This record gives sequence, C-alpha cells and structure tokens, in this order.
Amino acid sequence: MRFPLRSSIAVAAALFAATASAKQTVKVGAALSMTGPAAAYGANQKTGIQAAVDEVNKSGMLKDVVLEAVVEDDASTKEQGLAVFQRLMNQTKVSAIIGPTLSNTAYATNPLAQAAKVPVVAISNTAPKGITDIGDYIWRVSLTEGQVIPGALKTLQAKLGFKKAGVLYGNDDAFTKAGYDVMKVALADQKIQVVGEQTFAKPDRDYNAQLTALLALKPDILVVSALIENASGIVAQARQLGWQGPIFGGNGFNNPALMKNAGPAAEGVYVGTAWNRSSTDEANQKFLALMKARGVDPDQFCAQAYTGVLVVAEAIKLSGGKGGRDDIKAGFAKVKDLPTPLGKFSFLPNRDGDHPPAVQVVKDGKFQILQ
Ligand code: 1QQ
Repeated sequence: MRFPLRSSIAVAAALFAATASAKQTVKVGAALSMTGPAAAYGANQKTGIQAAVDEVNKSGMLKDVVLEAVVEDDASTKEQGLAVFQRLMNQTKVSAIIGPTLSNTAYATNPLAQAAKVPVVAISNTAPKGITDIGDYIWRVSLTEGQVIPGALKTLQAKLGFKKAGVLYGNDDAFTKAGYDVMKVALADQKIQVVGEQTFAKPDRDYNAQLTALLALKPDILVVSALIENASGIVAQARQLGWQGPIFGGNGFNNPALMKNAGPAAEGVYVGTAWNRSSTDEANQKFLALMKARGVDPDQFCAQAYTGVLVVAEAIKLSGGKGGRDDIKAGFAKVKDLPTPLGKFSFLPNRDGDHPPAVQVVKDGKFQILQ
C-alpha cells in the first residue's frame, strides 16, 4: 500500500519531531533506611532526594534526560540492603544507586555494586575506611568522621577548655565503632585524657550502668559515638544522672530526633556536621527556600541526599547528557566545585567528598551553627 506523498512527509516530520524531543528516563535507585534503627535518617534523605530530582527535571539542565528516583527501604540491615541492591541493579536496572543509609549496610552491599559495575554514591556513610576503598564505582558525598571530628573537637576544646573525657560507643555497628576509633585518636592528639571508656549495643535502652561508671571518673566532657535512637537515650539518661556538662556526639547525633526524643536534655549537645545550615551561599539559600516551600525543616541528611542527586545530575551533564552506568562513573571524576547546599563540592582522588565542615550545638531546642 502506498501513502500519498504529502501524508508521508507529514508522518516523517512527526516521527522526526518525536525523536528529536524524545525524553530519556535515567533511573537512579536509592537504598534508604525507611524502617529499623536508622529510619529517622532515611525519612529526611528521601525528602532531599525527591526534592532534588524535581528540581533537576524542572531546571532543564539535562535537556532530554529525565531523572527518576526509585526509593527502596534497606530496613537498616545488611540482609535487606543486599536484597534491595540486587533488585535495583538487576530488575529496576538503575544507572546509579544512592545509599545505603548506614556504613554497616554499605560494607555488605557495595562490593556487589562494584562487581556489577554500578556506580554508588554514599550520602551518609561516614566510616573512614571500607567504603570508597571497595573500588572505583564507589563514590561518597558524605564527609567521614575522620574529616569532621578532629577539627570539631579542636574548635570545642578552644571554646570550652576541657581536659578529661569519658567515652561511650556502640560496639556492634561499623559506623559507631569507626567513629570511636577516630575520636580516640583525635582526643589523644588534643592531649585530652580519656578517664574511662564504656560500650553498648544497638538494642540497649538502659545506659545507667555505663554512664554512672563514667561520671564517677569526673570527666569534663562526654564523647559519644551512637546512632540516633541510642544517642537520644544516652543524652536523656546522662542528664537524669545529673550530668550538666557538654556532650560531644559523632555523626549519628545530626538528626532532629535528638531534640524530639530527649527534649531539653539535648541542650548543650555538640556535633561536628557536614552541613552549615547558616551558610549564606546561594546554593544553600536556594535549598532552604525550596524546602520551606515544601513545608520541610531540613537536616544534614536531607542536605546530603539533595547533594547526592545534584552530583549524579552533574555527572550526566559532564558526560554529554548520557546516563549509562559508565557515563555516570566517568562524569563523577569530572565534578569540580559544584555549588551545593554543602558548599562547593568536589571529589578527592580516593572518591571521598571534599567540602567544608562545621560544628553545631543544640540551643533552644534547635541545632545552631557555632560561629
Ligand atoms: C554511618 C553514619 C550514620 C550515622 C548514618 C545514618 O554516619 O552509618 O556511616
């Protein structure tokens, strides 16, 4: 059957127009702790990811590429993290994976992604070792405890003048243990005497024995490496035991659930942070305005997740608008001084993130940046 010439031309033109404006969807998986002990982080991460995907798509920066986030719950466990990574890589066929929330889970999941050549962007893993060292497909936006804690302790010591620390840490989690290792070295470097050390495990809810033992040794400061649920309980119980001095927490404390769960007991808790919420940088102001419009009060984890998506989008752009797995990996290597809510962002040669950290304190029920 023959088409009249005019309509053939019309069909061809329509086809051409459709191809020229054909949108390519690039799926980005996110393995986040929506349930389990790290759920308080996952909720804020999901908000940040969704907001950034909407923003990138609206901006037109990727021309014909449309980002689609596929969020799955890693349940704060290695087992579920592995199942989610398998599904995202093999069934959903994502171009990259953001997450998982915990370092503890990443130790299990990331070797799988490395073997399958699927790029991963860590947005909250802070254990210094064992994340990006897994291989060249593993990149990280989140500053490690090693990049944050020594400087934060130094700033605080100059301000508060403490000399003796009591240390408490979780010994059943990759992050809490790694955070403790960093704290120990940083305290020694600052010539702060460790008067005592105590441990707990994730399921524990009563820390009175450990705290009583530490307080009897008369420290000037309590230094704690814990995930948020334990952190809130430790802070509340330390205050109940009469401790009025400063408490310095690792990255696990960077969550508003601390104030929600511990209430006024959280006042005077200090944390090193990867996000300076007071930054007047344009990219941070834009992020804050965007979150306000969404009715969200963001935290560090939200800002890091938002940044993770910006970095993926920038990598696609730098790969000439190509969103395949290796295109994104190649693009990461070219990301340089990207304006983000965390500051100007670049990757270090070892694929860890590079941007300025800050220190915050809980004051009047809120995290406030120490000036
Ligand atoms: C890690 C962390 C946690 C506090 C993130 C949610 O830093 O597991 O590495």
